[in-house]
Amino acid sequence: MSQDSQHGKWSVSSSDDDDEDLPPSGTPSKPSQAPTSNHSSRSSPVPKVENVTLEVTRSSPVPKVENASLEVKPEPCPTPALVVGSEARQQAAKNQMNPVKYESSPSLAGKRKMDPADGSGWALSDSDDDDDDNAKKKTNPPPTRKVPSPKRQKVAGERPPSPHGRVYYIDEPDDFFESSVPCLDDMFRFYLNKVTGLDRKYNSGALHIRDILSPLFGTLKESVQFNYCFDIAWMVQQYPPEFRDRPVLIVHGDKREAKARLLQQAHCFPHVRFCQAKLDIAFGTHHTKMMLLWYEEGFRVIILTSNMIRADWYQKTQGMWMSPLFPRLPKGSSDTCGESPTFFKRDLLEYLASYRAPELEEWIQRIKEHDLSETKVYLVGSTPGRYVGPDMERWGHLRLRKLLYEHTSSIPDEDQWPVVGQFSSIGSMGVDKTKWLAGEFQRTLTTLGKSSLRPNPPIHLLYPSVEDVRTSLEGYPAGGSLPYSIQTAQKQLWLHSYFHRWQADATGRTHAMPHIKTYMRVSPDFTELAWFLVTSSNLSKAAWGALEKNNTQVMVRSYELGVLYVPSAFNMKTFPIRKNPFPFSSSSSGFPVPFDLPPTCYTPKDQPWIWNIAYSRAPDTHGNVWVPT
Ligand code: GM7
Repeated sequence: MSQDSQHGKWSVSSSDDDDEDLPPSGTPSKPSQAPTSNHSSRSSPVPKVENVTLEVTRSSPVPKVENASLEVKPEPCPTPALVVGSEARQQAAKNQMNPVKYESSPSLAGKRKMDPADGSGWALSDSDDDDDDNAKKKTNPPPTRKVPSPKRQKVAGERPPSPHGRVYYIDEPDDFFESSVPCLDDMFRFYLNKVTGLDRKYNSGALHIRDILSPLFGTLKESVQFNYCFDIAWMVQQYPPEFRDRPVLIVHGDKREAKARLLQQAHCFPHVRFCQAKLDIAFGTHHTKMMLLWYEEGFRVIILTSNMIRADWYQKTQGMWMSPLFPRLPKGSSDTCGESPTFFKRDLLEYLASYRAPELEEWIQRIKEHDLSETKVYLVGSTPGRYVGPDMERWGHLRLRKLLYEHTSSIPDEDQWPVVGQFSSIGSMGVDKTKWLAGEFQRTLTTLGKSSLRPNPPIHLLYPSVEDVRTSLEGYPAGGSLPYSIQTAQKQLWLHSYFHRWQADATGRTHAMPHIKTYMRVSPDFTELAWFLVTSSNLSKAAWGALEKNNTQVMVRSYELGVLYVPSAFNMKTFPIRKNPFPFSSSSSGFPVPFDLPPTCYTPKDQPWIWNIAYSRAPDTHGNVWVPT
């Protein structure tokens, strides 16, 4: 998501013409300005808004590195770190009273790098370093396709605040945050985020970022935040005051101007340090969302789907796995101690080692000193590269395939057990289903134990329809985080026949649009699961990897991270699906699938949400329409 827009730093990738792997819509562009809390708290998530760097990109499709630092203006620091919150709030209030400035940063979609309005044309993604693909693009810049920057227009009179109004966010009620250890599911440790504005019962058992960072979970010494999009000032405010100046390492994928803006955001926060993940393959992104929390009492890992921006924790559906508190091993224990039956420790260390980043070394050492043996999930990561031989199964969907092969078992009637995939962005997957989806990816998702049967079960893909977005809590602005572009969509109409609604019952929690991504195998009557995965991976080859060279190599562009639940790790045959997940009660058991089952197929009237076309026939929940300009 972006700073450029309130809802995301999306840009249309330039890659879809010469590289069908890339989701034109899916390539993130970078924040155009160091966000300040005023921006973010007012309109949104993101850092964002009008700015200096827009001027640079306007005249040059390929951002010039040397200009970057000149374009980033320092902002005054609030003095002590502890007053950041209130300073930020004052700033926010000032900003809210400045409609001119607000107007200049169009709503939702705001300044995406590729907007004609900001003239930048193509954010060659953040990954446009010096690999072959990029060299090609530099000499022959992609067409500056005019993709509109969606703008909402008021069609009704007084309406509730929205990202286009002066005050977008409504404050969370006093009882929104946990004041005592919340009632949590410590069997699966899978949680949703709290959604502002929903009936209380739908937030029971859910966690806000402030809950996660609260002293209830541990006495924080240091932390690492892996993510894609950051509003640093907002992030700092989410830490409790007593931990707010403890060292934080940000692991990100930003380059050039975007990196300069990110670093600029932290100039007031000397306790915030950065680690840039290498992204050597074109159009790769650092999507991984993970917190490493080092406490007086031990260590904890959170693997999640939310960006570090307010909008992602407001009215979207997000998911996370929170590890148990990992105790410190006795001094002098061997590095291989504290392993779990799922080899989580080995796999987490391998994932971290893949960054080859000196900044992560002390964390790698620290993790080695802890006991992760209670972990019941498997780690499924992606890290950019071209892999051959045994390395092919280390990352992406071939890693998932290996885990499903080894740790699940076939089920009677398994060809009646649907695969359900659910995501918030979609890449380009070719002219027909055989190119990737029904070929290699389906083979992974339908793997169940070592049986060599090749079942052909139903595949249900859940992605919000236009109506889902229109009637959602956020309304059309939610579509700013669902960056499926018309350019990609029109090349793969075949895909849409797999699509099912996000809002099945149009009540309750599915009013919060998904930024969560989940994949699962479910029984024909939708009461049991054969496995469940929550991940940062959207439906894209960049995230999951794609076979090349006659299937002897897999190429992965992005960093992604998720956790896989298999029944065998819980001494079960299948997971029962929890019938009434809300309100959460520890007495009702089963896996809390975060949407209604069975999924409902799109009718001929339903269209998948496409973010860069107009929806002006019907107003959203805030009385607005969506008009890309
Ligand atoms: C997403 C999609 C995208 C860029 C970034 C993200 C992110 C996503 N093209 O990290 O949120 O939907 O997850």
